[in-house]
Amino acid sequence: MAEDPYNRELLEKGRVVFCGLCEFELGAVSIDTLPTEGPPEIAFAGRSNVGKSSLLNALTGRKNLARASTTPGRTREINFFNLADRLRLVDLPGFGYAWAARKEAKRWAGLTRDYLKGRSSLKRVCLLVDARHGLKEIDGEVMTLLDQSAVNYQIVLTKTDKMKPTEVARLAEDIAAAIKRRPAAHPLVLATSSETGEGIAELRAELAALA
Ligand SMILES: Nc1nc2c(ncn2[C@@H]2O[C@H](COP(=O)(O)OP(=O)(O)O)[C@@H](O)[C@H]2O)c(=O)[nH]1
Ligand SMILES: [Mg+2]
Repeated sequence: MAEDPYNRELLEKGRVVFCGLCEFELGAVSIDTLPTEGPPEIAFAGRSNVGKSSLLNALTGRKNLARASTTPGRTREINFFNLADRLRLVDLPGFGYAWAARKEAKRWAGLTRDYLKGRSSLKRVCLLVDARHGLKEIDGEVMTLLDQSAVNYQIVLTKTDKMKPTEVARLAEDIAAAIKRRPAAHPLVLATSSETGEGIAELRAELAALA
């Protein structure tokens, strides 16, 4: 994996930022309940069941940071977590359950577009992709939305422990090639496993650099 760009100093900063104080701030259900802009924000998006709650827990070293992870109905809100005012982690609603019916797609895009629009403190969206499944059409639609909103985003592969390292490396390369021409995509695809901890320190370092 291309994980060399993270030197010891940045890895240490990542550990300090993510493993210190972390507080749930609020769950926003509409544009007018979003918190006032403050620390740099990192948002996490992905299809339902992609491993988003597990990744947030792994990043922050908590057992149950992400609230109500097992209650699909509650995950429609945008949850904000504050890392000692150095970063805010933003848990976006998962997408996928009823996306095909378009109704959910509209609602997700509506709330999320509201959030993305003119949110100057939003520094990056981590778009989580299950390593076993690769990029899906839905991911493409979300990337297009992010490209149009000029919001920087990075693909983070999840559940890499379920695959061989060579397969993960090939997938990361394929995805990097596929998103090359997307204007707001970060070129580096990160591989993670919340199960084994692979790539977690690197992701912390990558994001702590934005703090
Ligand atoms: N093997 C493996 N399973 C994982 C990993 N991350 C999440 N899972 C499993 O995938 C399922 C969905 O995870 P969850 O974090 O709730 O996904 P979410 O819906 O995106 O929040 C659960 O059964 C997790 O145990 C991982 O890194 N490796
Ligand atoms: Mg969840």
